[in-house]
Amino acid sequence: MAKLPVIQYPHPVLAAKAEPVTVFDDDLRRLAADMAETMYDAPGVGLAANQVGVLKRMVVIDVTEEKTGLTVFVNPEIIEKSDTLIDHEEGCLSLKGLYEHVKRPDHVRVRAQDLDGKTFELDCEGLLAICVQHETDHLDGIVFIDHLSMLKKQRAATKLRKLRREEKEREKERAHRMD
Ligand code: GNR
Ligand code: NI
Repeated sequence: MAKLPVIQYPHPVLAAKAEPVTVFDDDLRRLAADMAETMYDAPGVGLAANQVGVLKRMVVIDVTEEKTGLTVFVNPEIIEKSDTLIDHEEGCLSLKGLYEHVKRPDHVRVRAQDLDGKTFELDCEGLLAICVQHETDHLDGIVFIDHLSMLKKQRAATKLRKLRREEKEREKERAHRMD
């Protein structure tokens, strides 16, 4: 297993559409294991392959407190969405430090394949419903700030650049103290 670097917005791989998985082999299993390790280490509740630079339709999710609910979704598709929306504050490992409110359906039904290629369906609610939508969006090149109004998205992008600038300053300070 290996922890992978998480690609940061606005890298073009985060805006690209991932390709369907057709081969269910050990390489795919290794990628899923590495993605799970990367997600748990972050820590995060989900991770899409785009975020580690791989344009394959696969995501890993674990929304449990105890980190015992790892689920791998290969070629996930949302086949039903509730009309009722929920407003939830979202974050993303590719937009580190940024949190914004997003409205999404509060219940979804997802169809996906497991690592053996077997199809399954799952009814999702709560954080799992939000996360499944956030991750399937990544596979279509969509990040959560794309759901905001143009004005709010621009403000969020500005906020993100400021966060990055501050982080860089802190790093410079650290390096300075070292010598
Ligand atoms: O760790 C994550 N937390 C989170 C919180 C609210 C809504 C969505 C998420 S997903 C995010 C991990 C991530 O970036 N997945 O793509
Ligand atoms: Ni994300």
